[in-house]
Parts: sequence; structure tokens; C-alpha cells
Amino acid sequence: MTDLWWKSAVVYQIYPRSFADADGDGMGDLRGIIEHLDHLAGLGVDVLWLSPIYPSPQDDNGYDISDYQNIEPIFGTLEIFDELLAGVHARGMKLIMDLVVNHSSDEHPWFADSRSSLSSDKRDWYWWRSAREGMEPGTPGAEPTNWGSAFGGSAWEYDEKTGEYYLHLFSKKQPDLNWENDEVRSAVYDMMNWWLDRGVDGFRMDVINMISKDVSLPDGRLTAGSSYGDGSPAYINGPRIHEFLQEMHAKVFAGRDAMLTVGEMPGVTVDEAKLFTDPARGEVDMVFQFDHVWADRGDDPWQLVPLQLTKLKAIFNRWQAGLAEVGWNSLYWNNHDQPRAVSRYGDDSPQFRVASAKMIGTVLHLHRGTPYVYQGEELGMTNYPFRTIADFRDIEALGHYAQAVDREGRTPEEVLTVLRARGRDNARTPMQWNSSANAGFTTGTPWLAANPNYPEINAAAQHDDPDSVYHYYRRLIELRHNEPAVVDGDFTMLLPNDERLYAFTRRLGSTELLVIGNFSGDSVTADIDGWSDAELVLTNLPAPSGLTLAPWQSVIYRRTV
Ligand code: TEU
Repeated sequence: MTDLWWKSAVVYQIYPRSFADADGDGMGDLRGIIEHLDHLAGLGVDVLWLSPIYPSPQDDNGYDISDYQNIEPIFGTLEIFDELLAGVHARGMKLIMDLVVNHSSDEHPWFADSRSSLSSDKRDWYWWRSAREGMEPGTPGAEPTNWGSAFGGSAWEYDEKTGEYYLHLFSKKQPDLNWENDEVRSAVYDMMNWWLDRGVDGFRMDVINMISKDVSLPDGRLTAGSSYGDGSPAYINGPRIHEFLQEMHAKVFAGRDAMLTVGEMPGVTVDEAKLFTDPARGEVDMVFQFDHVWADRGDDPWQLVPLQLTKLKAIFNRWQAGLAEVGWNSLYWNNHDQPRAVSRYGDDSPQFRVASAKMIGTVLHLHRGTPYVYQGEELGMTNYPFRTIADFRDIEALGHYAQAVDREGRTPEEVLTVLRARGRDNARTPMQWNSSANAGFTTGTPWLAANPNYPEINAAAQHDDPDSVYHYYRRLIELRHNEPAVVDGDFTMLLPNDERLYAFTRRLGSTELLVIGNFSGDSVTADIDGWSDAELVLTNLPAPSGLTLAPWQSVIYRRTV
């Protein structure tokens, strides 16, 4: 055991809308989660993270919240939530909620009040600004800054009622809360305490490193070909971010035991992460950073760049080394914003899907940090074969398509190629439970179609198959629980220049583990000495001879040194 319990834990992310639908309306719900808790307990995960389940107009699938202290009726009620929480706790697991407080929904009563008049008590709870000096309000180019929003278009929306603009870094239905305002911060802390008092075990904090903004709101740099400036230097790790998180910690978490706080932080650097997660500073337990999932994109996030294993390894190595002494990181390939890991990092063809899904799981779970499993990853679920833009539901995909095709004149096929590879809906298709209609997700019409491969790839088939991806993930999780070197061992990257093999050691005291993953369809021999007598702890394919790995094979060896 280590002092910080979450170091040996594995987190499982549920995207409730797509997990399991118990009432047949085509949307997942809390009752559906309750019915499948044994799938999760059987996997051995320690913590469940629920993507937002609060009342919401669902503009960004719940990341736009209109009431922070209730449950979206599509998903259930507070009573059903309490039942879910009890079921989770009864199985020895914990449950953390998604905390989305960089922005609320525009339908939250706070925003309705804020927009109602210039003199509203809550006017200052959001970022209201007048038109650019000398420009006619509401005309093109009159926005207070040149910033673009994450989902396409300007980050400012003109509101005729009061003749001013409000800031929304995401959709215009997600106005940014003004954390400079003391009342906003108190209201958020009160709400967090209310959930913790109800029994939840912590929070995953959405874009939490964006809550502090440079109040001068400077224009951003314009890059060639883009219509908007990059405002991020003014709001990523802004001036008061550490102060705000320390205040939150003091007002919400201090004195509570066995909590977990994870800060989702796009653009966080290793040095910043060290500050955010140094236990002595009292901010958050771990960060959720993006460097490795941005390894295959260009300066323009929508540009596809082939994945180079050496680049990916260099990124992981930098994070492992940077947080070796102080700080803690999350480990993930997948979440609800990323395409499916086996399609992106492995080979999702029938020949190699199972092997490569297990291999990438092995490599990730054997790093230092807390692994996250995203629903369906434990089955090796794949990307969806999108045909046209009509197959997408995600506001990000639709917003990008509108901007790129309608406004920037790119061809639909070019944009669809990127969306097929990167679109968030890849991760949001229904969880594949069994081979009955709609993958057993719903008896109704699913809000997003199930992947047509569900007759082959589903949980029911894998529960009964000891060689399945599910049972392999179960063994990986068990290894973390039982082998202290996985949790606390030093990390040393090997073969940094190899484009096919991902190899490293973990060492704690006299125990040393060697982990190798073959990220290629070739058979490859690892040039590493000293392991001929080592014990093979886990492999995804028949045991290799020496260190010659079959296509997509992974091995974990253990030796005493
Ligand atoms: O995502 C944060 C974030 O940075 C996203 O813009 C992410 O980069 C993008 O989705 C990748 O394509 C969080 C949530 O995880 C996401 O689902 C929300 O849409 C977003 O915040 C706004 O709340």
C-alpha cells in the first residue's frame, strides 16, 4: 500500500448517454449503469467516473449544465443516483462526478439572470464585454477579441438585449463563468460540498486550467489560414489558477478522506503539472494532460499527422521523468473526446484487433500513473465507419464541418477523412453488451447508431472467453493491485529510437519489470540483454522465444536484481 490510495487505483469512465439504456428511450441512464455494475466490479476497477448527468439542454451532451444539484431526467432522479452510489460502494468501488465549472449552460438560471440586464446581480458572474472600440456592436469583426471557440466560430456571442457580448470558449450555449467573482467561487464550492456530503468520492474537473483568465483579454495570435486568433495564452494556466485551486481545496477537500481529484488540463506543461499535483500544495491529486493524444496532429488541430512511435515515447518519457519525484499523472489512450485507441494506436483489422488492443493496454497500464479505462476499451471497441456528415451528432464535428466546408471552402471528403479518424462520436457509439439488436444497449432507437461490428465485439462473448480483451484488462488491473513495482517503481525508457518497439523497465527495490510492446505488424527482436532467465508475467500471445515478439505482441517479464 502507498499513502496515496489512488496511486494503485484504476479508474473506469462511463459516458452515461451511451452506456446502457434501461427504459428504452434510446439514451443510456442511471438504471442501466446499476444493471451493469458487475461487469465493472468483475473487471476490478477501483473508481467510476461519470461524465455529466446533471440537467442539461444537451448541447454538448451534458457538458452544458443548467442545474448543478440535480439529475437530468433522461438519466434518472436523485433517488436512483443514491441507489447507484450505494451499489458502487457495496462493491468496494468509488464514484467521482464530472465537475464542469469553467462554464455553465446558457439555460442555467445564473446566466438567465446575468443576461437579463446590465444591472443584474449576476451580471458579473459571466464575461460580458462591449464591442471593439469604434465598431458597431453585432457586426463582423466587432467582437471584443479575435478568439475562436473550440467548436468553430467566434468565442463571443452578441446579445441584443443589453448590446454586449459574452465569452464562450466552447459552444455559445456554454458561457464561461467569471471566477474573478467571489460569489461564483463560493457557489461552486457549496455545490461541490453538497455532492461530497451526499457520498460521492471526488471529481474529475473539466478544463479546470482554463478557469482563470487574463482579465485584460488580449487578442490572440493569428496563424495562416485560420479565421480566428489563438486566445489560449490568456486562459490556459491563467494568472490566478493555482490560487483558485488551493482555495477550492481548502474549502472543499481539506479534512475529507479518500477523495480523488483529477484536473483535466489541455495544454498543461510538465512543470505546471508538478505544481498542480504536489501534495504539499493542496491543489489536485493528478492531472489529465493531452500531449500524447496530440502527437498525431499538426499545428492546426484538425491536421492529421502520421503517428510516430518515437515521438509518442518521447512524450511519455518526458512526463514520466518530470513527475518522478513529485506529482502524479493520469494514463489514458481513450475518453469520450478521443477516437478509439485500438483504431488509432493498434490495428483494428480482424487479424490483429485483439492482440493490438491488449498490447496497447499493457504498455499504458505499466507506466507510472493512474490508468483510465474508457467504456468499451476493455472490449477492444473500434472506430465507427462514418459515411457522411449526417452520421455525426457531436457539436464539435458539426461545428468544424460548418467552418471548414461552408466558410473556409474545403472539400467535404477532405474534412470527413479527418472526422473519421478524429471525431469524438467514435467513442460515443453505444456500449456493445451482446449480439442482440443495437448491441443490447437499448430496446428503442439508439441516439447514435451502434457500431455494426457488435455481433463479433461485445461484452457477453468476452465474459465467457478467458482470452478476451476483457479478461486481459482484468489481469492488467490485478497486476497493478498486486505488484508494487507497477505502482511505485522507477521508470526507464529503453530503445527510444525504435519505431516499432515500445520498451521500458520499472524497478522497485530488488524487483525489476521489463515491458515491451510491438507496435507493428512485423515480428521484431528487442536488443535488450540480461532477461533470458526472467519470469514471464503476462503476454497477449503465445510465449515468445527470447525477446522476439510476434506482430502486436506484448510481454511483461520480472526478475530479481
Ligand atoms: O474537453 C476539453 C477539451 O479540451 C476539448 O476541447 C477537447 O480538446 C476536444 O474535445 C478534443 O477534440 C472537455 C470535455 O471533455 C469535452 O467533452 C467538452 O466538450 C469540453 O470540455 C467542454 O466542456
